[in-house]
Amino acid sequence: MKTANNPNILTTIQINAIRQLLENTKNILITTHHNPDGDAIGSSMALYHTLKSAGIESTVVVPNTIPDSISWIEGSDEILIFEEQDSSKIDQVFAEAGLIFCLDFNAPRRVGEKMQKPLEASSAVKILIDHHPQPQTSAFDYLYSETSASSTAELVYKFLQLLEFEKHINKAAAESLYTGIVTDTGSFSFSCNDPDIYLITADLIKRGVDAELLHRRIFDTFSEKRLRLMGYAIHQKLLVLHTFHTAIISLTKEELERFDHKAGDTEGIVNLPLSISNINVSILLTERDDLIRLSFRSKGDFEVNKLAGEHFDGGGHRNAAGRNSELSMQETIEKIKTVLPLYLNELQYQI
Ligand SMILES: [Mn+2]
Repeated sequence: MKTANNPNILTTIQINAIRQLLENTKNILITTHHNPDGDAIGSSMALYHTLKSAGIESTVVVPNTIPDSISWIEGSDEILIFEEQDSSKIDQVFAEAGLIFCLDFNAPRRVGEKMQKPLEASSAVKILIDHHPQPQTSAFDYLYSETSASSTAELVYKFLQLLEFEKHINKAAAESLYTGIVTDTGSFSFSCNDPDIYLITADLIKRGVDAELLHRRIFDTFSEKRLRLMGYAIHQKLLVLHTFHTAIISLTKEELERFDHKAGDTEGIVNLPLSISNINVSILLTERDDLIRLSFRSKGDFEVNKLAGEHFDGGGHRNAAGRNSELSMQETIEKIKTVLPLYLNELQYQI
């Protein structure tokens, strides 16, 4: 089904086949990665709302909790949250599906251990729309994968154009697409050099998006404790390694509990050290129940997914990656310090 020359772009023949599938398939599922973020939920709900306004029903299933900052998206209260459902019901949903859209992830394991099984076991036709590098091509029947895209939301918009479904992009779908783009580009501050992103955003505003209001809804939602945790992380826990143009912040479980930490609260902390001049890489370590979670960020050309992949069995994007470490907090910090010299040349580029 994939073309030999350009396996990750949909051909006209494939688009026509997908149009047929949309018309003739009962039980269409839309799903996304574990710990879904603004792009994961935004692109899923955009596809859901657009299909719905074209008269095509679908169900959105996500592996686990939706962050509060995006729970205002219309229809998000109808999303099936896998980990909150009875597993037999979810198994049935996957078993009965005829078509599954896989959005914002590149391999079945990204949906998390529990949901991976029913997803892989399903005999449904699987369509991938994603911007992460190196998709596991064998797991999907159709792939629309563009690593250069800002967000999966951008690709969903382009996919809807290919299907000639733009006329069905209503306000709820436009708000969902805007959410994906604005979160995955850090409010148009990275992965944002392509004019298409602004043309698409302009079109979404024409379709009724109130960009100022949505930006406040998405980003100005901190609790007081969350802001204080950020202050504490910077004031007390920031380690700056000037030689390696790298900053490290580590937060133990006890510290997170002191600030009533909730899922998603540390999001954004990892980006803060990048605002220091000459700091090109930022790494956040947070202690979970039985492991250390690592978040990597970089600015410019430094490929943080390479650093994560070569030493921590991880992946992600050029400027953002995440992994787990089985070592202790201190051992993980020591390991980072040991591997940074290997990248000294790449780390010290001038902006
Ligand atoms: Mn994304």
